[in-house]
Amino acid sequence: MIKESFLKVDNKITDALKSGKAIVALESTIITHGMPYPQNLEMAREVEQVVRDNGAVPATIAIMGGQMRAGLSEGDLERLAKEGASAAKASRRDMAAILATKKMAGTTVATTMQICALAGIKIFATGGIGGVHRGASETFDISADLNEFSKTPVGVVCAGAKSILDIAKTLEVLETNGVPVIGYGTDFFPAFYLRKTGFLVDQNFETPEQIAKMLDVQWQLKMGGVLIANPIPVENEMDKSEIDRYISQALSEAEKRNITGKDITPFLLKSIFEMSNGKSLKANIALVKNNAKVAAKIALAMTKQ
Ligand code: PSU
Ligand code: MN
Repeated sequence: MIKESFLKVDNKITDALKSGKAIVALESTIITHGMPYPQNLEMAREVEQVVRDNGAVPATIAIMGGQMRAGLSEGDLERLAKEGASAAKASRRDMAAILATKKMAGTTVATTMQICALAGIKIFATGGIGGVHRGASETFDISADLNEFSKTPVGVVCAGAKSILDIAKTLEVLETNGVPVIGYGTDFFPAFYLRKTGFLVDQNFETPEQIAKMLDVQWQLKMGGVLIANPIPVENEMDKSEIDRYISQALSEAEKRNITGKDITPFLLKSIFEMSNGKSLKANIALVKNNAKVAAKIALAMTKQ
């Protein structure tokens, strides 16, 4: 049994859980390592507001002061955003050490799922998940996010995965891990800045109610996480040849500088933002908000079944 002192659930979230309100969790590596300050803080606040506007209670997840936190105050959100990449990036294996040393950390998809499960939150929204990196046959670089889905019963709404990753291998690993990949109104797995890749999702569900029903069955069966892929809005989609150019430049720069391990994803994101003069950052913020909206609708539908 976990000692209560390692987990601090905000009062608003505890009340929402007790009264059966819809709750949407939000990850925080996107705040600390995914975007620069102050856009990260602005994005974090706006995304919380999108969740509220769509009838749910937002719970931003992070690790602060030796505690896993579900639901942050305005002041904590600001501290986290200002700390940025000086905060740790907590994936599953980092959790115990970060709690023991009371470091501040942004949580990845994997650790956000873990904390959601401990707090009793079923749905969370993010930008993109980690996956199998290109060149993984040599580097073995496969995000711990993919393994987390196999065991932790949380629905993750994302815009697919960026093509900084090997999408085909990412989908194969998800299949091996028994992870359902659901499309929200799409037959194709989306590629973050682009509405579709050439790869199919397992199921295309047109409504939040259908997804809520599927999640209910998944968890009655005591199965793990579900990936819900929600394409970027049409008006925010980027040009494929433009984004492909930035990605391949960022990848070759990373190779030149020998950047590996947990630093690779933040490095690639930052390079792409810089090369696109902030255009990709704008698209990134738009898709996170869109995911928060869909997550709130699913969370709401779950309270009504
Ligand atoms: N992909 C993105 N933006 C992000 C991340 C991934 O497009 O911000 C973050 C998420 O928090 C994800 C983590 O869980 O990076 C994966 O890191 P790694 O590949 O080191 O496991
Ligand atoms: Mn990795």
